[in-house]
Amino acid sequence: MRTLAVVAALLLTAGSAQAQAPSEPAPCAGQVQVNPSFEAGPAGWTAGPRMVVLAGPDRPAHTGRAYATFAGLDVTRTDVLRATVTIPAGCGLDVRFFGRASSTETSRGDYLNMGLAVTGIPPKTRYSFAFDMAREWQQYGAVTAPAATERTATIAFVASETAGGGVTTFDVDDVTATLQPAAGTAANM
Ligand SMILES: [Ca+2]
Repeated sequence: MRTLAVVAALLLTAGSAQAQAPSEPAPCAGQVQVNPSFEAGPAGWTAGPRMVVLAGPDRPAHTGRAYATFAGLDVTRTDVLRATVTIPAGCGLDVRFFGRASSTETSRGDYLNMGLAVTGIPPKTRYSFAFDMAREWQQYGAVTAPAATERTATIAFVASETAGGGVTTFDVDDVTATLQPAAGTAANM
């Protein structure tokens, strides 16, 4: 008797769960990176110490007051800034960011690599900036196409500098990650 009641309850639960879960596709829209402009400090990011800084009058942020900065200390070291977002099944991802640099180097030495690692795709460096990066804020982007399954995407900025031979400072602000529908489905939304 007791067993029957449990089975009945399970059946009811299963039935209602099915009723509540229509296979509605994810909207594949919206910006999903937390704190994209660094106005909340390093929240939403894995960042080394003192990487998120407040702008001075001579070096404004792209928007707001804060941005992330890399290298620029003329010592041999590495800076890493990273964030991971979830890409729902059926969605693509459009990552955009603004970057700039200032430099006393005259050839490639210090560098800032921007990479996008997506489940099922070999990690790839999308940009490798050096002393000749634009001095004023400029926008860059990296896209990954939709896939049938849910994935994670890791956005990574890795800077490496060496002591001597000049110094380069790289700045990044407004790193957005926007879900995108598969091509051809936008008209149905
Ligand atoms: Ca900002």
